[in-house]
Amino acid sequence: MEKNKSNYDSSTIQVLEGLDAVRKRPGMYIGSTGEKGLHHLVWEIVDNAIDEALAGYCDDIEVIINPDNSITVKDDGRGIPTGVHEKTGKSTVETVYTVLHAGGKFGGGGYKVSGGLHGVGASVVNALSSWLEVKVYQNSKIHYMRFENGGHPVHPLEVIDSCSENRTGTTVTFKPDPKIFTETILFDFDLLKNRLRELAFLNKGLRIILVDDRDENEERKEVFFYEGGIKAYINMLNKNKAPIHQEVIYVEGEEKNISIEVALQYNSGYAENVYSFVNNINTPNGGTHEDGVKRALTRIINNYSKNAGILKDKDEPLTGEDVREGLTMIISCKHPDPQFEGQTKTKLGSTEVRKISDTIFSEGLERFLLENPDTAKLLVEKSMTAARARVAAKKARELTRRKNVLEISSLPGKLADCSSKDATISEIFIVEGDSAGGSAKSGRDSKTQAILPLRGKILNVEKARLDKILANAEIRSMITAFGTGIGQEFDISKLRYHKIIIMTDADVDGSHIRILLLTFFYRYFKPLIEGGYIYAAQPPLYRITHNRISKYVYSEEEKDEYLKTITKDVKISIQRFKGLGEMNAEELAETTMNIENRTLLQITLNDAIEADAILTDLMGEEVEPRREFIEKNAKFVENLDI
Ligand code: 1YM
Repeated sequence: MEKNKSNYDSSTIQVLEGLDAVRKRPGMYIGSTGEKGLHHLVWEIVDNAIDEALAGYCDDIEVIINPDNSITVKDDGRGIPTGVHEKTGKSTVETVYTVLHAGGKFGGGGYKVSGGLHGVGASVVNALSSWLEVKVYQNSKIHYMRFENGGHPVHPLEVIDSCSENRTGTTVTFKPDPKIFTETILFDFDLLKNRLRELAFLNKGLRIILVDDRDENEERKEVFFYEGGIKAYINMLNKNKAPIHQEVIYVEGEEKNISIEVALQYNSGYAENVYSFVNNINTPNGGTHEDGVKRALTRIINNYSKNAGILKDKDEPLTGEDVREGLTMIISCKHPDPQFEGQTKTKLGSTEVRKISDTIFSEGLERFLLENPDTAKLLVEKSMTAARARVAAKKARELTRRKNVLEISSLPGKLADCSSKDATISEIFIVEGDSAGGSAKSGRDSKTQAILPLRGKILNVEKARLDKILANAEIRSMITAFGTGIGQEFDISKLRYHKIIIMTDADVDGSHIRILLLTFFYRYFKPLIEGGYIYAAQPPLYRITHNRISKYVYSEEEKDEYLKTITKDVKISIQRFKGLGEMNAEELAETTMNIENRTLLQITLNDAIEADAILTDLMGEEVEPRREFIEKNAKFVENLDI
């Protein structure tokens, strides 16, 4: 007895040291202590519930944001085991919540989100919480345990009540520690909503509910349940596009415990939107599951075209790009022990998956094409047209490239380049209109600031193919000025400016041009957005002058705030700048361009899926989604230049 007790003590000390390490360096476990890290806590707990669903024991998951900003996650699975854990001598519940990585290590078999890429374990959540409570419903009993102050048990696992026999599951409530999350401890409903919806899409038949109880006057609630799973996901992604066939093509299969699910639909656009997942985790860099499916798609469409006599022997085969034009596709792989690779570990490396996904998908697609000859014909024709356009685009691209050989003299005539050749300090302002371009040219610092004026609206690249895009003079100017080339020739090391700044009027036209430019960058220069090279300038809305003092304000709110601070009896003049052209060179430089005074918005695209959906909305007729997009995706960056 005595001996056991001392063992218990030493292991308790070890455990608390482990949790302490998490509190000392939270970033190492959850990435950051900002908003993203805060939400990571929720995913850590939700992942355990998802694993229980993947194991086939849980159908319902509920996430509640409580009025005190704590989070409750409930599931109706088997409940975390309540017995004594062999290795630790404590209850399994306590072990899972106090021993680092215990969840992944001790849970046996099956597909697991939690053990995978981001899984750091529930104990990390406990370590970073002011308090955490676990309730396990099992064998008609409610077991309860509570921790405080970063994982210290204050109530041992005990039965506190009885419940009905068929009630089983786990409920966890935790409150993030404000001493750790100093930036924010407020949960973002939309952020939780988007990922929970995605999880519901990826796990057909699983019901996920999100409730926000913070506003006592109005409960917000979302229920996500998709019988069709990723098929329904495709319907959502293509909602604002024009599908060229009604039915979403869906293939699923399993081999050697590896399951593959693919859903796809072609639309009348030109962009390729392929999203892949492994154990519910997005793999933006693809990997073997994506390779196998893509390879099969190209092969099967080529075979079908040949057999149907559409593709002749003399014709070149269709390429992968040809068969993926206008394609929206989701690939979901579930793997008991996935291996990830690449710098960010977001690429599936498990080699056996390539062949398995190829076989499963090619059999399913082949059957679909044979059973649906009308749809098959549409798909093949779409690919054939894409192939013809590819040849035309290649010619057009060669034209821009040949010009590049001449270097400086091939730069667009409208470009007022900067004198510095150091890309890290060079900036290019893409300016709407010649008159604003003129002001910008006179007001700039010609050493580091280049000006490229655009005439009128640029082409909507959502609605055009690469050959047509490359024929557009404004777009050609930008490509040549950036220096990177486009498409297969893209080379970021040749980028001539590390800040590409969109400078448009603060009106509807201006924001439309900004969106068109962002769309163009998103589709053809995604690495520039990902690398943080794209910015939007922030010209002022008003100049307020009183007592011969002028103040520039950048929003209606700022104007109102400022007006409150000045005595009203003095004469105040308020000038509204409708466009950049209304400012003289000096004003434009001082308010919008000068590194010392200006504010830039850095354009970020965190989530390609969401961005694609938004961009699709944007290209519709509605103005409101466009405005929302700018507000959401342009992150406020103050004093960027230090
Ligand atoms: C609200 C969070 O954690 N649910 C949950 C967790 C577990 C189980 C069931 C479970 C798993 C297994 C067997 C197994 C976990 N168990 C463990 C460990 N919801 C939530 N639901 N029985 C129950 O994997 O074999 C870790 S998580 F380690 F104890 F098995």
